[in-house]
Amino acid sequence: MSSSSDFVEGISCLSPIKVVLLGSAGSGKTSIITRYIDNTFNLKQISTIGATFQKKKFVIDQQQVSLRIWDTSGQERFRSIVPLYYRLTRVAVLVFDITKQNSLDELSFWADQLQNQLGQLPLLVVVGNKSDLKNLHKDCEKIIENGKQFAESIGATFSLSSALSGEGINDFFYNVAKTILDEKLAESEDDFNSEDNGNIENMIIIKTKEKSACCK
Ligand SMILES: Nc1nc2c(ncn2[C@@H]2O[C@H](COP(=O)(O)OP(=O)(O)OP(=O)(O)O)[C@@H](O)[C@H]2O)c(=O)[nH]1
Ligand SMILES: [Mg+2]
Repeated sequence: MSSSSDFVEGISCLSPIKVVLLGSAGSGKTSIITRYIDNTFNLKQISTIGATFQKKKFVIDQQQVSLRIWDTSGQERFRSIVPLYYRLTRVAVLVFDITKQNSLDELSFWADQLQNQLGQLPLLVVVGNKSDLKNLHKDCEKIIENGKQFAESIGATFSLSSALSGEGINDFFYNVAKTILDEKLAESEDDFNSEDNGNIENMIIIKTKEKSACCK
């Protein structure tokens, strides 16, 4: 993967991809984002109030990608406001703590809420965080297995991460962006091949719109 903080002249770019992290308080959502954006980790990370977002830009396959990564609070008292941030979500990341089965059980709540709010589910990814603790807690293997089964049951992919060590974090966001990029390219090809849009002018208009939306 090549990466840079600024977009490069002359390389085409996609409209920003909205990624929302959801899951129980303490599962590590903020820590995952902080590790990815700043490459830092705080053992005393304070609990998120409401929701915040950060941007990350990089280049994959000659395409400039911009992620808008939303961090939400897992606290019960914020549950009614979190859905306000679901609109236009392309990727929902459901995070659980591999040392706590109840943090996995609670993910059904967010999966159901997403379905109710959005009608159609976005790309779903289940992430088992705190993989650095895998060998310290006896139940982790079982909880990870349950996490994989849950992911399969809702049509999500499954990843492990450690915000503490950084394991899995860059690969995870890269894979998310790559999946969306491949989907977009496939959509463009469908548009290109369809009867209504089967000429080169229409293809150029689609590309131009995407570029103007993300390079502001
Ligand atoms: N060992 C270990 N601890 C972690 C990891 N990720 C997060 N933590 C710790 O777990 C605690 C909670 O992390 P947060 O990132 O605040 O969790 P959160 O999901 O954002 O929590 P809310 O904002 O309350 O919803 C903090 O003390 C972190 O330092 C990890 O990968 N490994
Ligand atoms: Mg947080």
